[in-house]
Amino acid sequence: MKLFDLDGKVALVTGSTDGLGKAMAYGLGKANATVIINGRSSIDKLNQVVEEFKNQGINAHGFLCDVTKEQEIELMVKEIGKSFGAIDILVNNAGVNFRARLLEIPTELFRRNIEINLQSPFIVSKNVVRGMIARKSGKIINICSLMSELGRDSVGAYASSKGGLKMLTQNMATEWARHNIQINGIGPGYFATKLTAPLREKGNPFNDFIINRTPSGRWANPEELVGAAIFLSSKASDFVNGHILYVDGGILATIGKPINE
Ligand code: GCO
Repeated sequence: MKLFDLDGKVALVTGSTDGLGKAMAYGLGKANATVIINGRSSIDKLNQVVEEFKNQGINAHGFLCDVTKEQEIELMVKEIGKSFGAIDILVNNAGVNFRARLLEIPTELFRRNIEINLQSPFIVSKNVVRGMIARKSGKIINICSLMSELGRDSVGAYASSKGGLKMLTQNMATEWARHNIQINGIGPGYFATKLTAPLREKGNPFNDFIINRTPSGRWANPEELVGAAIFLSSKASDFVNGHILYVDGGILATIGKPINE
């Protein structure tokens, strides 16, 4: 159906050499978008993902850029525009989670969490949205988290950044929706990725806790985020704005159940 087709669109997904970013970039590519893969450190890894995607018939390109560095971002956005066309879809996905309780986390790590998860979506969007405003069309998706809504021991810095990102999303919609730009968020629940690998290690009671706490009764696979990403990137969501779409197997719908039930 044309409503969900991304043919002719250029999509930049930050932090997309791995995990949820890679899965979403792949999905957007399969929906016919030209996808720009972004990583910050390894050119080899970046090229590997681009090759992998190309072999699957996706029009993919790679761009190495640290999305916390404003000058690098300016350059990347310009170069993408010149080489592949203006960015129609921006997915602010790059993120980190330094887990430590609030009394133990060094201030520098708290700051890095905010810088990467919250400040960088602001800077990247600012650079991309000017073109979108001029063309009166565009989609921005900020990857939030369940932690945009809920707290948890040891993720206070991360939760602060993701709560902030939810409000940044709402404010972007407030200021930019009038230019026919849709800015929304996706709030993933517990997905089996590298970021959550320590939580799923054998013997970590957190694994059982999450399965018990999730109405769907399991962890999610990264591919299960693709539908939400395509929806919010496509014509199908042209009047959806400032919304956070939680893809969480129902966690936010419930307080959970006793472990022995
Ligand atoms: C954690 C996890 C979470 C998830 C996810 C939940 O330590 O609780 O890392 O932060 O990654 O963001 O939505």
